[in-house]
Amino acid sequence: DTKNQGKCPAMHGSRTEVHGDGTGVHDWWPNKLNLGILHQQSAVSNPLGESFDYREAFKTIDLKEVKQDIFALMKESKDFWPADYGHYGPLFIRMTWHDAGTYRTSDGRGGAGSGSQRMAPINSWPDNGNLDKARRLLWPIKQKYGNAISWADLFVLAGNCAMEDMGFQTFGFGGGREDIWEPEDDIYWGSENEMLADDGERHDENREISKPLAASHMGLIYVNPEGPNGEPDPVGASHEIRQSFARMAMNDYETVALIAGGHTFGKNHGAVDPSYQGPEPEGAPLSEQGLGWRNSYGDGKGDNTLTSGLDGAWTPKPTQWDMGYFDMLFGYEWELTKSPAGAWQWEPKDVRENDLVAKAHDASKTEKTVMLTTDISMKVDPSYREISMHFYENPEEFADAFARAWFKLLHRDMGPKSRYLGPEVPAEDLIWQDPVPAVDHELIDNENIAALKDQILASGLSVSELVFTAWASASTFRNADKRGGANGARIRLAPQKDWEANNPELLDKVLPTLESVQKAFNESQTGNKRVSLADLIVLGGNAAVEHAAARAGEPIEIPFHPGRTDASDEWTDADSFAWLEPEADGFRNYVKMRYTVPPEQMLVDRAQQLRLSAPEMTALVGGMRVLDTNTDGSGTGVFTDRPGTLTNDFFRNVLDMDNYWKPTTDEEEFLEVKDRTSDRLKWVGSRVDMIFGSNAELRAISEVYAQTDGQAKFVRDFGRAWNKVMNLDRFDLA
Ligand code: HEB
Repeated sequence: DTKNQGKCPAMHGSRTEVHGDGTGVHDWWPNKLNLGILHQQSAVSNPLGESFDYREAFKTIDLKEVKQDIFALMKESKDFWPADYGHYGPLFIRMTWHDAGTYRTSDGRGGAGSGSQRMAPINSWPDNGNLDKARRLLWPIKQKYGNAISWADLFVLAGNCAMEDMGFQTFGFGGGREDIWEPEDDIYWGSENEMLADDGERHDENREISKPLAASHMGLIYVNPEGPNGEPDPVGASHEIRQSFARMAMNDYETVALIAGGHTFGKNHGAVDPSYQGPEPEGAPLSEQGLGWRNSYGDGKGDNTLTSGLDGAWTPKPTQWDMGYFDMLFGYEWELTKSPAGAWQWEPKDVRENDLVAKAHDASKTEKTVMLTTDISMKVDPSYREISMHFYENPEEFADAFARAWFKLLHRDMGPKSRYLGPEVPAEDLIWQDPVPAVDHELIDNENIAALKDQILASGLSVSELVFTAWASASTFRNADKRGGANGARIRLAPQKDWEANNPELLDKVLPTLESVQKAFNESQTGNKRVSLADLIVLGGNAAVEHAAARAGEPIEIPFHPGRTDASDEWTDADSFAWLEPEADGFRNYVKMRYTVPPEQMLVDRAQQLRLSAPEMTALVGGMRVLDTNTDGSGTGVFTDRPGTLTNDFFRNVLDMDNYWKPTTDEEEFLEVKDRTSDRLKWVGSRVDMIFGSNAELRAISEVYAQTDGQAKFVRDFGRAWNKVMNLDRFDLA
């Protein structure tokens, strides 16, 4: 019956496919600013609802019991995906590692913190082949414990359990990762439109990867196991490994520990020709039910498994923690060979009988172990070799180094240790956690707060200086890995105090003045009451905003929560803080240099890291401008005759049709704002300023603030957004 087939039914009036169902705004104008990244993961997409509190839910589980269940499950082979050697441990470790290994230092995005391996594109990256099976195997555990354990935590916990069950002592586990419910649209994974493509703009002529990327190819977590561009060149591979792992926050010592430790377990899967492999999960037919990579050779599993195309185990005992990796690596010469699927790999020369490994699904047969080109790098690169030899001779240090690096890998994007939950959080503080001292004093009360605000405002510092400094301190926060923020007052330490964006000269004036207010207060106390500089910086900003609001005739009070403490140089990893340096900060009309990405896009990127909505971002930019807080002190975008007063002047003047706008350069870096009748130059606006008049969505929001009924709302919204930014790192308040 063909009568009912064919044409699109009338009810199909919405664009329910990402592409293909008609032409959307982003197809017509691909360069349009994507404000959508500010509104992802909203309550609307989350089935648990806004009142759900994962931290509370997690506290209700007995972690020991969950782990016992995982230990048992790992050794119950399931017919839909039989376990190699009867143990899913190695598969789970690879799942965990690939989950965490997407983390990158430059913008803090990626990592195991959100359960993003369930979502596209990561669930379908070629490098994550057959990890869909690993996640599916864990479903009974997830189903049993429900909302009390997130997928994100379960993915991490499973890797730890796997190692422990195979005889390795891990360094610990912290829970607290909340799941996402839609793909993370904010993350830039590269511009290639083909997986594993070789190789558009990603590498420069020295094979340096363009920032913020960390992986050598689209669809990989890190580097090609066969070597650079598939050439079996272990020396060239070392360069790629070093680069990718450094961007994952790992040095050579940690890198060797991770690779050698990881490849102590499990095997490669490349038993059959890649032509038998079906589409990845996102591209697979309905009947696959969310799985992908169906392999049509034989039963497509067990001994016929095809994952990476490389094949074989690294050690004779792949489900046991031991020194097998280095025993093999240093115990033999390695010869280049090819896997059954045709990939370059290495095999030991003249291997002894007892260094063979049992076949994964037939213990009565044995085969040779293997090394990947990237494993041979651990022996041929001079630095890696020295560390490898050292580990080979010092097994206990190797185990400790691996445990610590693995712990860091899995927790690097969780932010301060106060966010870790559960009985297995290690007591030791680690420098990469950016620790701040515990509060060891009585906190200031409301009376002190009021008095301190008066003292700060009487200190001679201007509204603009106070707001600038508080913003500089708090706005280093990045939601992606929960680093930065005002706590610790690291703005007075290297490298932050020297960042161009922070106007070091201005800080040299503001910080000593605040310190003298702090000193006078603390010395006046008879008891143990103290105020930290970190608190005082924020308090100064709040006082200035309140003052500016009152001046505008709209008094507000910004709630203040003392409890920040001051960190020391000793507990500050300056190198790793360097990654937090703003290359642009549209809120302070700052760009370090001209980039190919226009400043308004960098503003949205910053706003996303600060967890701001488009209205919050808009209110903050408009307010910061009239408070005169540009990094360079310029009047760009300061569209007001009353700087330092919290008016809606910025919006009224951006939208004022008595003006016309003239670019100063072809790229429209700045616009001159001129009077239509007199031609008088009134202001100069940056791209970041003028986008609020040009972009339809931002203009719509700006109108709300520019209306006659907009002033009061603007001041309130600014105050709320300001307060949000000041407290982004106060996980203790939540
Ligand atoms: Fe790995 C597996 C590569 C690092 C852990 N590795 C694997 C494979 C490959 C690789 C190709 C195979 C897959 C299949 O299945 O077929 N890796 C690699 C590279 C690197 C690495 C290239 C860099 C250099 N790993 C690593 C680390 C870790 C690992 C770091 C941890 C820690 N792996 C692993 C495991 C496994 C693997 C456990 C096994 C899995 C199974 O058994 O399933």
